[in-house]
Amino acid sequence: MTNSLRVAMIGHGFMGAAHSVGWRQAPAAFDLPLAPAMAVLVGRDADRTAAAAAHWGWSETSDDWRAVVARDDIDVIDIVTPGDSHAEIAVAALAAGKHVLCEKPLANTVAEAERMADAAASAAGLSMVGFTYRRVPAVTLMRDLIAQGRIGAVRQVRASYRQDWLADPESPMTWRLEKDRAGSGSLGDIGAHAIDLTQFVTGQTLDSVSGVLETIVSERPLMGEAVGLGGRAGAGTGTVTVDDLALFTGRLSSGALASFEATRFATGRKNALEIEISGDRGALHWNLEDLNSLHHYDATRPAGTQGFTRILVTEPEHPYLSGWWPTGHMLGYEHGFSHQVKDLVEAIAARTAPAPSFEDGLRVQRVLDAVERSAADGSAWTEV
Ligand code: SOE
Repeated sequence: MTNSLRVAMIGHGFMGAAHSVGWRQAPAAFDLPLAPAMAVLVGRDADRTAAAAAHWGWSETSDDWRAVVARDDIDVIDIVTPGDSHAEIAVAALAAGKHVLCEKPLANTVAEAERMADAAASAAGLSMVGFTYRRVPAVTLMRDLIAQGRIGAVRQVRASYRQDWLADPESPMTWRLEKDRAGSGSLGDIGAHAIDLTQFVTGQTLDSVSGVLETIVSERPLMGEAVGLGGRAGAGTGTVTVDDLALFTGRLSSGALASFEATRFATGRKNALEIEISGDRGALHWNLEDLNSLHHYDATRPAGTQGFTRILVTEPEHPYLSGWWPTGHMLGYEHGFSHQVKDLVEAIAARTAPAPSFEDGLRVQRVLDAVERSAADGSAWTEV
């Protein structure tokens, strides 16, 4: 490796852990043109930040992201904080000439996302938004097969992201349930993945939507003093100010219709991001809960021999597999974060624009906003 790429990560919750694994694992799995150095971890609570830095292998800690962004010995700012701080940190980091990786969704509002995309467009540093599921090999393969015409013209898309971590009404308040912190609930947190995935694998954009948003449990217990990851301290209950469930329909730029579900109340579904693309010559289906498998239906096969084929996406010729194990030795959730680091580091070394860009993130933000406007207007069809 030629020279180091010094990284400072701002935040250290669940995504901080996942990004840390990516920064540690990618250089071991792939021959990167630059050597990421996990230089500084930034967090508000000194003790918890120090513990996270020691656990994940960050060299220094700080409680002042502005001071870290201003340092000359930092090249990349990795933002894994709640959405209400993405814009301020990203715009400052880009102005300071840093490369920026920002977690999804890009921001809490379209206005914030526009500011970030504008800053990125004129910045010296490169930028990427963290829709990591694009980087699951089976998803990249799905995109490639559709682009090759293997299922013909896309006629319909079904995308859903179903979790159940809020199905228990006693699950406590967290920042993800507060609009001023998170921007929206299921819609922006996990619906954003379904939107980005649909646009990525089809190569189309969602141009109009009709949706409904529902808050199923409106009051939740505060966590007392035992404030866990993102929990809220205090006695009594807090008010949920975001959606628990989002159902919406979208029309793609080809005119095809797509249906979406984003819910944290799908009892028994733990992390089921699913997408099925129906074409006039076949279909493709993928589920995050079985992430190494891609199911392909080839409608051009002779009658009587048709059926969904399970492609085990672990062959050396499959996307990203060059860095891992022999065929059949499965990848997991965390590998997408290593693939994200690989692609970002290679883009920085080659001075090419990483994808998904902040413009791609803004595109998703516009869809989220249109769903919210539609839901507020009796589910009227709404332009993105
Ligand atoms: C919580 O819903 C969450 O951690 C999301 O924030 C992530 O984006 C998703 O990948 C897993 O679930």
